[in-house]
Amino acid sequence: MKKVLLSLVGAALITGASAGSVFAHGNSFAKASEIKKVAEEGSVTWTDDDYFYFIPKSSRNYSIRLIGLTADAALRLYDKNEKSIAKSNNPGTANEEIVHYLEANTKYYIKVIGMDKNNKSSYILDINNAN
Ligand SMILES: [Ca+2]
Repeated sequence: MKKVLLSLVGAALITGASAGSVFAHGNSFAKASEIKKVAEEGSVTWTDDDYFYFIPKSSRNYSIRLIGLTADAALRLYDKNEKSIAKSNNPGTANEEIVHYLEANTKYYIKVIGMDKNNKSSYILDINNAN
């Protein structure tokens, strides 16, 4: 959930419990979903962001992408201390991409942010080794 729930932990817990969708990912840093697959599917809205975390096995540049968007969304990368370190926000349904050097065995958070006030955006989040 956006903005409001960042400061309302209790409300975030209730919302997370009632989401009920196969593609419902965590709504806060504390409830971030671990990325285990090459690509994760999900959806976000203006009031429902998705949080993930990723622990690289090797230190290198990674390409973190949002593809298949059905409405405007944005992508943000955070370090283990929840500090924002990179972002991508292209207009409309254009893909988003962050290329960033990530350290092995270190936790990084990724937030998918719904940017369309009226429409849900489905997405595919994938992480690949960048060349
Ligand atoms: Ca966008």
